[in-house]
Amino acid sequence: MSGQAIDTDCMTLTRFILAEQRKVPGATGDLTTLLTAIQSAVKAISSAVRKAGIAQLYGMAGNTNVQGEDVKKLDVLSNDLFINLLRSSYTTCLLVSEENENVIEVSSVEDKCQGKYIVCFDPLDGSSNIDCLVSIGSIFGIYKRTTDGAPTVGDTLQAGRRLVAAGYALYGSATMMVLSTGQGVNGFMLDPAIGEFVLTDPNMRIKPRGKIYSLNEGYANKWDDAIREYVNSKKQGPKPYGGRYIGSMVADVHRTLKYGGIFMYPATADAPKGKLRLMYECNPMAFIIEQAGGKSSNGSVSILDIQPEAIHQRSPIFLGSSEDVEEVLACIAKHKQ
Ligand code: P6P
Repeated sequence: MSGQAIDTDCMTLTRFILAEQRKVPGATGDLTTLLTAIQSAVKAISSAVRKAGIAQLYGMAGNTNVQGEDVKKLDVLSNDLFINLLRSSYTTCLLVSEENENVIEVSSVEDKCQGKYIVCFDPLDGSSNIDCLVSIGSIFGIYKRTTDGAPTVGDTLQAGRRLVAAGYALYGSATMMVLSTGQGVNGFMLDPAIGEFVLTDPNMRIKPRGKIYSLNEGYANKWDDAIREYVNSKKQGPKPYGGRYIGSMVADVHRTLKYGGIFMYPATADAPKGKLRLMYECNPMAFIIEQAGGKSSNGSVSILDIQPEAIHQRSPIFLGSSEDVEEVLACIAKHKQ
């Protein structure tokens, strides 16, 4: 028989999640159902992302395809997929999406659609990079509600330290999901041959120190002195770091996780609270990096210890290898004296 051998006992994401569930006494299986719904949304988004360019190639006119059907923008399509698959998983009660101004209440208790989980997500982060085929991603964080009765926006405003699970999908040269349920970090590559995410990066750990710094140097004139001093120190050496910046958070953070180093989106004169969003960009990524042995900060405290006040609030972020993050924090502290 031709072709590559099929692993008849491969650890799929579904199998992994079920195995994790069985380690938790009294687990209801709701988190397994929820993560499976997210997995399905990611598979569909991956297919759409990879088809978008081809669709353009094969006669997309404006917003309609060759059949004259309206074609949704990828970020709208991704958002609809997340909302519909999370709603129909019957495990969530509130959703916070980068694409929606207000909290999405899944449904009333009467419909029995409501579950105990709250999901904050950016369905397609970095979507401005789609047309130049730069890697983009989906980011999500999962909380358990802590109140009874009708859920309110207050139920969503939980610090990242309370995350039950978090992860991201990277639509790059391959599609990968990286996930933590609080017991370390594991990476799963989508195998198109079987349509399953397969465990390829078990127990991912970030180096204590890397050799790469990552931030948008186009804003150098807007940085405060501490950031300017730190970045210059990385360029001068004694062992100069490499500079890498993709401009797509999932890609920049994934490279940081794999290779070590530091990813930064500091406050600038134009963005005094930074640009990246706390609930569905900073918190999930900080959870993943800290679970992998790294460090996160907003310049003062761990990202995970910030008490949210609004669902779309922004935060400065320093994320990556613990020694690299500690170095920039020491520089910030020195300039505060
Ligand atoms: P800038 C993409 O638009 C995004 O939200 C993140 O994915 C990325 O890290 C950041 O913004 C890039 O922002 O200002 O460097 O273009």
